[in-house]
Amino acid sequence: MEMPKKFLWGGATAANQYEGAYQTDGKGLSIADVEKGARHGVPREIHTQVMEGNYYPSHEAVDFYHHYKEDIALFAEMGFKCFRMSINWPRIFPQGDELQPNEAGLAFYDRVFDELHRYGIEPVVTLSHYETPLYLVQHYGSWRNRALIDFFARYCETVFRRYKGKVRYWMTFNEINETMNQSEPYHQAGVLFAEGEEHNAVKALVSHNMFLASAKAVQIGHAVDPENKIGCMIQYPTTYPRTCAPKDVLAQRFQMMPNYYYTDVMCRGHYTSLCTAQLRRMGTSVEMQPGDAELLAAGTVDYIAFSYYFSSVARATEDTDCCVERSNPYLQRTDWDWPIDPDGLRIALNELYDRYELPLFVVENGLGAIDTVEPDGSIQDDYRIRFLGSHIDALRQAIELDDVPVIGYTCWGPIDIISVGTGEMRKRYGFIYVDKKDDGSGTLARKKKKSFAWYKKVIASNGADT
Ligand code: BGP
Repeated sequence: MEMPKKFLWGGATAANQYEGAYQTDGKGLSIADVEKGARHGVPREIHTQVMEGNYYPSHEAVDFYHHYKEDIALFAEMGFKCFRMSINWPRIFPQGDELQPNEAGLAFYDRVFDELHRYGIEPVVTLSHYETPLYLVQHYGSWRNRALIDFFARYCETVFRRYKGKVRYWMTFNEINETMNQSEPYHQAGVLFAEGEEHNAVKALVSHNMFLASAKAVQIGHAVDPENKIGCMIQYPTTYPRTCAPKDVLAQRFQMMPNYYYTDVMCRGHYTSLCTAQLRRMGTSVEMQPGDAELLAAGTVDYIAFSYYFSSVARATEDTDCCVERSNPYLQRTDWDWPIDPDGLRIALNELYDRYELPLFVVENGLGAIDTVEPDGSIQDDYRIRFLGSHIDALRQAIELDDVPVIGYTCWGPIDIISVGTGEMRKRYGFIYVDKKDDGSGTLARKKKKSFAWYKKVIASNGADT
């Protein structure tokens, strides 16, 4: 298979890490706006409200809200064909449970989408990327409560109608599978466990409610505009068995189950045998209500979007059938100790396509690194060029040699934004440097790194010249 002529090259961001303007034009608070971030090893703190005198990374982020024209012009200069961003849910419904949307919030995204289209850049929109309205968490218990299904559906219907003809590619929940993989799914589901709560039961419950919400969104999106393509989005952790010992191979399968749990339901429209086995492993179950099965079956996604950063290794130990580790003697690591594994991306693409036969979209991939501004003002990020170049080569091999259909590739953070894992600015992914430090100081000035011209060349050659 040849590289598609209309392959969607671009970059990916999320409102909570990029926009800032956290209270501008009527925006309500999201879960990100009360999170302090875990800079430099200080543990993350989450508050129930904004506390005077504290620094919250999302409040200003790098202020896309007021820099969108400048940033989009730079993306256009690199030749972007698409741009992935999220709509900040509480910009549209500040509390989340209102009947009427906030017009000023809607108007902001009109301006952004119009600006993108001026350059022929296709917007790719995540409906929920760690931006659940805080009010819904505090007053409804977040996704534990089925009421959120209809609130989310109303929000989705509002933006599908408003941006009809401007946005065609959507995805529902960012990295939804992290709901099960994280010890506490705050970002994904707005959940901090209460004392005495059965963690696995809550994870299964909130996932079920998010599945129903996603299915509703797909149905509504297709009804509003049959041209809409609506995907799910997971983090894909390619995992190798540590050895060829059969128990290690089984451990690898067990390790992957919580991930396929999500794609199985959203792509196949029901809880498969893998899902029921996973629930059994977790010692819990899902309570189906009348109509749930029909909704899941009717709301399957059009494509699978995924993030890929690194691979892992699974092994069986004496006391557990499955234990995962990042250390792999064949791979080098990033400054944040993430194994660098381009072949793992090719494997991810093959595994997902083999399993679901749905088009794939690589919507996140990249290298978080500490960049140095040289005395002459330049940023020589050859390490980033090497990282991305090798991953793009692997992507091309999956398309050209393995016949996997891929819609596009958007690397994470084409401009430096806040890191979600650490709340830091110093963990940078961009082709564009932003003058901002971890204490919040800086002019927010944008500057091209060496990789800027490189990515431009990659796009111009449709991925051939890495
Ligand atoms: C993914 C998230 C992104 C992004 C990325 C990089 O899990 O979808 O929002 O931040 O990871 O992670 P980090 O920012 O921790 O380096």
